[in-house]
Order: sequence, then C-alpha cells, then structure tokens
Amino acid sequence: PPAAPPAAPPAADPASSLLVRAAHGAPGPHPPVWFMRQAGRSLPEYRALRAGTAMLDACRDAATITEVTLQPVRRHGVDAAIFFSDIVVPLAAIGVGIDIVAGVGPVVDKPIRSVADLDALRPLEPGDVPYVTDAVRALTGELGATPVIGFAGAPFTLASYLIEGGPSKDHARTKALMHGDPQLWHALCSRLGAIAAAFLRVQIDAGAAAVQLFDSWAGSLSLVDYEQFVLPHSREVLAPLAGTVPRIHFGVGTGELLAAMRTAGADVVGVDWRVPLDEAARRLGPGAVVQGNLDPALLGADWPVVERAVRRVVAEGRAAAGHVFNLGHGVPPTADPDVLTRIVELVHSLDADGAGA
Ligand code: 1CP
Repeated sequence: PPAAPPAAPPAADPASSLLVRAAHGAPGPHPPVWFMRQAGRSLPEYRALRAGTAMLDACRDAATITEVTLQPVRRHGVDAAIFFSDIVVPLAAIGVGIDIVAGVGPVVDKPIRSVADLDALRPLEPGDVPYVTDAVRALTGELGATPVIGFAGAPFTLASYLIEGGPSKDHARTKALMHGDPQLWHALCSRLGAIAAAFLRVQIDAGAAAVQLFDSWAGSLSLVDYEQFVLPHSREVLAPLAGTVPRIHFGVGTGELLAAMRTAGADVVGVDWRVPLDEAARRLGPGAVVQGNLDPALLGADWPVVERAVRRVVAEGRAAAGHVFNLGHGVPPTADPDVLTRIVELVHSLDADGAGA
C-alpha cells in the first residue's frame, strides 16, 4: 500500500495573530496595523482588475473578491486582510434594488418611506451569498496566520442609504423618519440588524477571525438619539457574537458616542482622527481597546510629517489596554500606496509598550 502521507504541520492560527491578541488586550511586540479601504482604488493593481466590471459584480465573484482582498496584504505586509465587499452587498443579495454608482456610492431605486416598503427586506440566508462563503474560505486558506476581518454595515448607516436613496451629508430624511415615525424606524432597524448579523455569521462560519461593524454615519446623531434609536439595534448585531471572534465597532465623528458604542458589544472601538487615542481611552474607561486613528489627509504630506504623526498615534495608543493601528477613516483613492507601505514598516518597528521606541 502507498505510504501514509507525512502528518501536515499544524495550521498557522489567526487566533494567535497580533490583531486578535491586541483585541483581547494581550501585549504584543508592536501594534497590529491594517487600513480601512486598503483594498481598493489607491492600488493600481485594483484599478486594473476592476476595469470594465461594475462594483457589485466584482463583489459577487469569489475569485475577484479573493484577489482584491489579498492585494494590499502582499503589497503592504499589513497584519490583517479586510474582506473586499460593500455594506450594501447583503441588501442587493436579498433583492433590494440598489447599485453602487462610480463616483457617487450606493443608490437605491425605491427609498423606504412606509411600512409597506419593509416587505423588500426579507431575512438573509447563507445561500444568498455563496460567493462570500467561498471567498472567505479561499482567503483563510491562502493567508494562514494572517486574519481575515469580516464586516457589515450597522443598522443606522444602512437605514440612512435606504431612506435617503443615496449618500447624504445631513441625513435629514433619516432623522425625520426616526423622530416622526419611531415605530417604522425600529421595525426597519430590526430587519437591518438581523441582516447584518446574518452577514457577519456567514463570514465567521467561513473563517473570518474578527469582524468590524461599520456605523460610519452615526456621528451625525446626538448621544441621546443614538442611545434611544440606534444602540439597541447595533447591540442586537454584536451581542450574540460574544465569545466567537473579536468585534470592532467604528464610526466617523463619534467622539461623543464612544462609550455608548462600546456598550453595543464592541471588543475594540474604532476612533476617527478628531479625538486623540489617549483621550478616547479615557472616555471609553478601563480595559478598552482602541483602533485608529491617523488622519487620512496626512497621507498626502511629506514623509517627516507622516512619521511624526504615526509615532504620536502609537504613543497615544499606549494609554489604552490595546491598540490596533489604522487610519481615522478609509484610505483616500489619491493616496500614494508607498506611503502606506512605509507606515506599516514604521509601526512594526515601534514597541507596543514604549520601552524601546
Ligand atoms: O468602484 C469602486 O471601486 C467604488 C469604491 C468602493 C469600494 C472600493 C465602494 C463604493 N465600496 C468599496 C469597498 C468597501 N466598502 C470595503 C472593502 C474594502 C476595504 O475596506 O479595504 C468596505 C469595508 C466598504 C464599506 C463601506 N461602504 C462603508 C463603510 C466604511 C466607510 O468608509 O465608512 C460605507 C459607508 C460604504 C458605502 C460606500 N460604498 C462605496 C462608496 C463610495 C461608499 C460611500 C458613499 C458615501 O459617501 O455615502
């Protein structure tokens, strides 16, 4: 009979990665680093691959998702891969009329204005997004010890696109509906929360080692409104995932909401560039782990300016129980990819505890 194959070496395990350890507040040699929107338009290899393919079509093809997700890991040596998709992908997958228009963002055919419109939002089943399962599986196989971060849009941010019909600066219709018809608002957000939770589950079941819930536009709300209208629904998404993988929760302009967002069930709270990480740690309270928060606009400055700012962010992050280095929001399309690579190298040279840095 043929000789038995040699025992496979133990699989490298993302559960012991820098990212997962930092999320649990465990010490590491240096902060893990990844960038929101690292997979995307700042990379020439992304633009080449995407040429002629609509965004949502790219998000429905497992081979494309896998390649685009890997591109920034290969190029920059980041400590995590963010799954290439979009927050509206699960909505499109259940048949909501939505497209991602180049240069605009998500655009909805028939904005939600009444209870009858909720019929469009049926629950998401894993079979609705087979390309997500396939791509996460392929990625965890390719990446070994490097974690794949799954993500979803939080109920408020998804609701804002569905109600406004597209991107909005003031979220006026969203706030009018929230206050004017709280019953419809809560019914809408319950459905969106279930969809987001199911989308995260699919990614975790396929091997994602961490998840991020993006409530990008929650910073447009007062704390009182956030606590009454949004937090319960974000909690419905994150709380059931306790004990699975680390949960990161992020929004822009959320300085007033940080402590509340932590109580949604976040192991790591993302902070934009407006609040220094030591102040964020103070607002969050003991044991908090932070992610952030280099101002993306600084990527366009001369390297000595970038270097000083990166060192400051890492130093301020030491005030928290753990720190995942990131930008305060996504990589701008105009960013020079070489600057991102240099930032990764710099962060990797800095001690997490400050002893030798
Ligand atoms: O054709 C293109 O390349 C379109 C640009 C693009 C890309 C690359 C969009 C349209 N989405 C994405 C990918 C994407 N979207 C990722 C994966 C890549 C990565 O992070 O490396 C992620 C995590 C998202 C999530 C997303 N989509 C958020 C939350 C993150 C954030 O930036 O706050 C939001 C708000 C969206 C909506 C969206 N999709 C696309 C755009 C331009 C927008 C924002 C529109 C607006 O201003 O409201």
